[in-house]
Amino acid sequence: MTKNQKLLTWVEDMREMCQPDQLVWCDGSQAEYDALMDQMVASGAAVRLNPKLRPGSYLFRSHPSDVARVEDRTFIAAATKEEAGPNNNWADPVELRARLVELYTGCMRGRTMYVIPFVMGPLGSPFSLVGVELTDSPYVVVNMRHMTRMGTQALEELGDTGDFVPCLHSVGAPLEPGQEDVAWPCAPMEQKYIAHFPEDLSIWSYGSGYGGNALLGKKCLALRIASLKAREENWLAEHMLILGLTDPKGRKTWISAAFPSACGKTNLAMLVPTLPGYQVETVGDDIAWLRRGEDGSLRAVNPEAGFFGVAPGTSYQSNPSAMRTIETNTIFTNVALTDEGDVWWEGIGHDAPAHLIDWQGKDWHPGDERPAAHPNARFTVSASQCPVISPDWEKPEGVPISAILLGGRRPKTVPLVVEGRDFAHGVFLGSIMGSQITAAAISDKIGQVRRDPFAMLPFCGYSLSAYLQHWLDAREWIDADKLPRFFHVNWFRRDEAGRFLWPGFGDNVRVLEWVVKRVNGEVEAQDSPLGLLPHAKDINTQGLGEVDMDTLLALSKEEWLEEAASIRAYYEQLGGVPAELQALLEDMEKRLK
Ligand code: OXD
Ligand code: MN
Repeated sequence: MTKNQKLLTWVEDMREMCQPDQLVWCDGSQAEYDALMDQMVASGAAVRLNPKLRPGSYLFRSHPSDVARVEDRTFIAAATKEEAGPNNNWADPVELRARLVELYTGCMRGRTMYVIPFVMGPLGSPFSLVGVELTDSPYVVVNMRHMTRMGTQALEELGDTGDFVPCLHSVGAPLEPGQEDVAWPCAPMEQKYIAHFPEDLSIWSYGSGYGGNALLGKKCLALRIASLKAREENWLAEHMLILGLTDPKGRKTWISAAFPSACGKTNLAMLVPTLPGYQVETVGDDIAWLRRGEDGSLRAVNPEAGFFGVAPGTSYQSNPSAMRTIETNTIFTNVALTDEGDVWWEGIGHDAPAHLIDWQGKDWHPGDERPAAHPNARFTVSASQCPVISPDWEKPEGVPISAILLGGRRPKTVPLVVEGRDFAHGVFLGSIMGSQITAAAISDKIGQVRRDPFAMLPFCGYSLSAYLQHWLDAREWIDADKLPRFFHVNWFRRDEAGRFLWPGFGDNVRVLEWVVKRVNGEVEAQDSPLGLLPHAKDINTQGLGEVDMDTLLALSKEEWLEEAASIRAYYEQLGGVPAELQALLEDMEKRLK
C-alpha cells in the first residue's frame, strides 16, 4: 500500500462522493486480471473465446450508443474560453465541476471503485508520467493492464511524495439495491462528460465505457493533459506512431507519423515492406511524446504499453504483424463472434461463415445489410506481443526522430508525398492537414473532409493557434543540425472511377525509401507550390504493375486554389494562426497563381 498522502486523501474524497459499495486497490497482477475476467464472464459482460482458437482472449459488446469517442461531449475547462480555443468545447471550470459533482454523487452505488495507479512511458524514464484512475468499470481495469504499466509497479514509481494526474471515471449507472446490472452500463449521451481541468491537470470522465473516453491514460492524459504540460515544459505530446526503418545498407531511420484516427497508423507502424532488404520495427502506434534528448536531437517515447487498434480491415494481408499480435491474450470489443468461439470482422481476409453473432449480440448471416462488426470495433493487446516490436521501444531516453510524416484520407487533391522546404514549412504542412472523418468518433459527418492539424484537432488541450506556435518554437530547443524533416503523405488518392491509385500497406515502404534518401541527401526533389515533390522516377514502382505516378504526384492549380481558400477560412476559424504560417499560405497562393 502507498503512503502517498495526496493519493490517499484524493481516493478518500472521491470515495465519499461516489459512494461505491467497495474499494479495491489494483495490483496489476495476472491473478487479478483473471479473476476480473472470470467475474465478467459469469455476469454476462464478457464472452470467453475458444481457448484453442484464441487463447486467453475475450469479447465484449458495448451498448449500441457507446461505440466511439464523443467529441461533442469532450470539454476543456480552461480558465477562459480563449485558452481552450475554438477547436475545443469550453466549459466554465466552476460550473462544470459543480455539474459533475452532482452527477458523481452516489454514482458508484452498488458497484466497486477500483484504484488503478499507472505509468505512461517506460518505467524509470524521466519522460514518464504517473496517473491514477478511479473507475467503477472492471472492463476499464483489464484494458488498462494492457495499455499502461499499472498496479504495484506504478505505485513504486510514484513513491510516497511523487505527483500524479488524477483521473476519475464512472460509467454513470448506479445500481439500486437488488437491481440487476446490464452487460455494458453507461449513461445517456447528454449525461456523458469527458472533462479536462487545465488548472489542476485533472480528468473527470462520466457516462461512457468506450476506450477513448474511459481508458484515461490514452487520449485524456497522454494527449490533452500532456499537451498542456508539454507547452509549459518545451516538449510535444503528439498523435503519432513511431517506427524504425532499416534499409538494405543496414542504416536505421526513426520516423514518427501523425494521421487522424482510423487512418492506418497501426498498419504503418507494423508495415511489412515489399521492397527487399527493408525492415520495420514498431515503437508505438498512436501517441508519441517528443522531447529534446541529451544529444540535442528530437527523442520520441511511446507513453503506452499496448495497442487499442481498429479491427475491421485488419487482416494477414493488410497487417500480418497486428494479426499475430492478437492471436492470444487479447480483448475484443464489438467484433462478431463465430459459432466456434472465434472472432470475425469485415476485412479480416476470409469470407464470413454461414452464421455469426454480430456486435449487438444478434444472429447475422452473409448478405445481411448491416455490418457484423462495428466499423470502430477494437482490439486491446499488450505491445510486447507484437512480433516486430522494437528492442528499443522501452528505451528511457527514446529514439531520435529524423522524419515526421503527416497525412490523412484524401480521395482527391493531395499528392502521394511532398516534403516541407524547412522546419517552418513542415509545420505549415501539419497545419493544413485534412482527412475524411472516420467511425472513431460519433459523428453524422463520416466521410466528409475536415481540417485536422497534426491530427490533434480532437486531442489538443488548448488553442490550436497557440499549439502551432509551440511547434514553430521547437526550433529553439532542438539542435539546428538535428531538426527532423517533414513529409506530407496521402495513401488514399482515388481515380475517376473511385479506385485507389496507390496500393498502400506494405508498398508504403516505397515512399519511406524516398523519405530516407531525402533525409540522407541521396535524391533530388523538385519545388512546387506545395513543397518539394519527388521526381516520378525516384519512387520505386518495380513489381507493382501499372501505377499512375503522374496522377499520384499531380497538383491541380484549380483544386489547390480552392484548398488555399478553405485553409484561409480555417485559419480564421482558429482565431488566426502565427504570422509565419499565414505568410506561408500567402506564398503558396502566389506560387499557384
Ligand atoms: C484512437 C483514436 O482510439 O484516435 O486511437 O480514436
Ligand atoms: Mn488515435
